[in-house]
Amino acid sequence: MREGQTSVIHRSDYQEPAFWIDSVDLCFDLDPAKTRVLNKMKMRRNPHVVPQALRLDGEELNLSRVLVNGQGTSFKMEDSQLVLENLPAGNDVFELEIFTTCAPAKNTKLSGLYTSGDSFYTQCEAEGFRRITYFLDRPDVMASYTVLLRADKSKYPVLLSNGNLVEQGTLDDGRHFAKWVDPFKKPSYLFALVAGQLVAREQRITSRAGKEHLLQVYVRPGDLDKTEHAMNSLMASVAWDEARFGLSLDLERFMIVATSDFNMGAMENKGLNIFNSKYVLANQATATDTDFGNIESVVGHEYFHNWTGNRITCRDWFQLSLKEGLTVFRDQEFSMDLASEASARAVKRIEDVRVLRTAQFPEDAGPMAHPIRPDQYLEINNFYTVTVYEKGAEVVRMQQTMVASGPSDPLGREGFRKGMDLYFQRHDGSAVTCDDFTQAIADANPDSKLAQLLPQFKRWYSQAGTPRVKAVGSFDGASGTYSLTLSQSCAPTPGQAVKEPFVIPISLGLISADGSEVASSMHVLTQESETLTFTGLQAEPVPSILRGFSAPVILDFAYTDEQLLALLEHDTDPFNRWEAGQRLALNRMMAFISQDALAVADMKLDARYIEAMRSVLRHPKLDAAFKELALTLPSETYVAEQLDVVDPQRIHAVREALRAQLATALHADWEWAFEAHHENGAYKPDSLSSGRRALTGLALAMLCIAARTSGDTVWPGKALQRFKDAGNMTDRFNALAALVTSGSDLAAQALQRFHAMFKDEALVIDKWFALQAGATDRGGNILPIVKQLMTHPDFSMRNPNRARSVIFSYCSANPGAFHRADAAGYVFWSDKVIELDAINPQVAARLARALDRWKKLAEPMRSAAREAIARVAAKPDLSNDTREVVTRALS
Ligand code: 0A1
Ligand code: ZN
Repeated sequence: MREGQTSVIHRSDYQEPAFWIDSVDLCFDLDPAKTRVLNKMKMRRNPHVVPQALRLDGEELNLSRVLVNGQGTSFKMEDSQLVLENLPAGNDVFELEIFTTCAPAKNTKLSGLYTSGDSFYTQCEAEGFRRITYFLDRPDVMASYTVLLRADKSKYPVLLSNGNLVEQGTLDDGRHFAKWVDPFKKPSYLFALVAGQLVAREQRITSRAGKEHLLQVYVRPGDLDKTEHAMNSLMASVAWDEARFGLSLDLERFMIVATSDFNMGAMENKGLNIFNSKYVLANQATATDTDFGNIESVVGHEYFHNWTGNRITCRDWFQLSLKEGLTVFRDQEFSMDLASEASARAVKRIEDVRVLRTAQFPEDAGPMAHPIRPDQYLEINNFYTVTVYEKGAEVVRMQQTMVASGPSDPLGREGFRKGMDLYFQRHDGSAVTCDDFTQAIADANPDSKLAQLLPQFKRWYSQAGTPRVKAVGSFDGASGTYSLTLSQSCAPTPGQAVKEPFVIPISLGLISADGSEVASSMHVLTQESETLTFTGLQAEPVPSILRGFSAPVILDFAYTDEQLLALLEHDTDPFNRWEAGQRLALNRMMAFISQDALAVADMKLDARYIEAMRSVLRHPKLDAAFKELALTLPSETYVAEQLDVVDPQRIHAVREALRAQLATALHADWEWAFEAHHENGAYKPDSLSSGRRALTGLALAMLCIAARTSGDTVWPGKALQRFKDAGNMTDRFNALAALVTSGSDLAAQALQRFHAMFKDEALVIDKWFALQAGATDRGGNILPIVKQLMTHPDFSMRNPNRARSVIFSYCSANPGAFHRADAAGYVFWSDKVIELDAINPQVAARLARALDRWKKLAEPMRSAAREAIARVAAKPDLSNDTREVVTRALS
């Protein structure tokens, strides 16, 4: 039977809680089959709310006893809430004692208290605490926590919770205990405990403020050699937050714990962050440069939450972007600041924008579109989205941009810092709203554009959808005047038919025919249409619009090839330089896709484009990481978003064909790139050397692709050799991927060898599964491979990382293979959504999103996809999570 609420929750219905919880005393007797939880709360009525019954949230709990001030009391259950009607009147504090049990080993949802391997972990955001005890499980109820953990000492030698360890000792029967006190009040979603056989890398640090802290990274025994990078990232995070925002670590001890069973990336529980092992464990033998980069940013992200999320938290879950958008912005800035060289900063920006455009733009155009501050939800877990996170970060970034105060603070960093200082001054220790945040940033910068435009700017919080900015330029030679007309629009999204104009900061530059920059400015577009004029020009300039991707919008400008080539060669803004290359490629892909009768064999890339790509590849000044990004064609998902009717197989075929041509036409250049960018010396995951590895990886892939057409066996042979000899996972995996992607005969033996080498490394085996499930489809071969992989002894549906590595890699990341005309991909998808829903609704609901954009599909895929979604929707007893996704998809 389904438990809990089954109806939609509205932001406008927010009411303060009827009771406050001042303190919580929790006592756990940990046992995988039956854990006993005694919860003693000091509570009082909220004088601002009319007296009413106390309703405590609970889910899958066995209730044994309820006492009020030490006495038994009457209670009832309503929709899984525990309702107490006879509580003391008046505003005095009373003690409520609740004794329950739960079954962590049976908790496959991985929400609340669960076991992974032989250890206990918790995940309480967003509403997992109610699966541990009855509580006011909402973020605006902030309490002081004392936690006593008791467990078998030999099985669970390490007992951790939030805050400081104040007492520990042994008990009878081989048991022991540990008592933890968190010095800060917190909402229940930040509660955590961990118990198990774990070991820690430790580091003592002294902060700028002169305080001593202990940093610990806990892992399973045997994984300690993979914790150095996480620890370094944590130390860098502590230093960065002090330097950039004046925010110091406020705890004596800060712990990170890795678990291999986790629904998301990581969790910022106060002082006890719990991480998916994917974002902790790394050494050069098992992790790629991308993994190292992700660890740095996720460690930073969770650490930065300590202030933006924990010290100041959300009033209600509709305000999620208050902490998530801001913290993503902070982790993006952290990674950029660590990269130091300007070119590496630009590479990070391009990568972030690529994520936004390939994942968030489609979300904003699909059935799940929502504002960064949603107005309603059925299941809050469905709103941990790229919109709330990544678009939320862009909205924070625009606020920084719009408090810039001229040459002394061109980027707005100082103004933004002032705003953050005011935000903490006003709200430290409380649960607030997105409005409180923007108000603080604006109030600290009263003369800024942000302050002047605040009410209109806030539409970014209330309106969903990606705005489109259409730009049209015209040059009047007689007066030397260039006019640029900018017009904005935004398509309707579910529940929002009409959109009001947004405030859109547009960073602009004008490039002259000889490549020099003749103007640069920041324009804030507020009207539906505005015209800018630039005077004193000799000839028609090329506009470089939306530099650095200064706003999360789609820019339409009918660039000619000449203009794009000029930008690719001369733009001083690296983002737009990359963008020019992407537009050149996209225009060609779109032209080929739209010519229905054109056979793939007849799609010929023009010499101009090829030469432009050759110049980028051979460019003496551009660095390797940038070249790798510039020479990678726009993704299939990004291309699909540009089309009204999508045939994923055609997009795939066109992209493959163009890639093969680039591989062949630039053969000598790829050879040069491969040979010239070898990394010598010790492995370091820094931006410069990882950029070189990225480029050699791309070169090798291209050389293997070219070999497929030419019949050459030398390069596949070299790839196999490199795969065998590689001194790090990046080079090894790139070589393996080159063989698999190009469909080389050598791929099978390399895959087999890879599995044998890493059979005991779960995270590497995830890569092995993902590579095969995400490989290029050849005559419909991937679906059978995926089904075969699921019978492999290493496959498990219950481990989210493993399920994702096979099923998501196929359904969400391999459109050319998934969207089959015979609908077999969709049938597989619906089977797996239903199967996963019974195990872990959060993971199932994410998989359900793979068909979000079904309405755009060409027939017969469109009808087949709808049928598959309807099949899932028809399943009785679906979780709220999956039901919300499929219902919205069908509406
Ligand atoms: N707050 C975490 C993400 C997170 C959210 C929900 C979770 O379980 C449902 C787990 C983690 C972050 O932003 O990192
Ligand atoms: Zn977060």
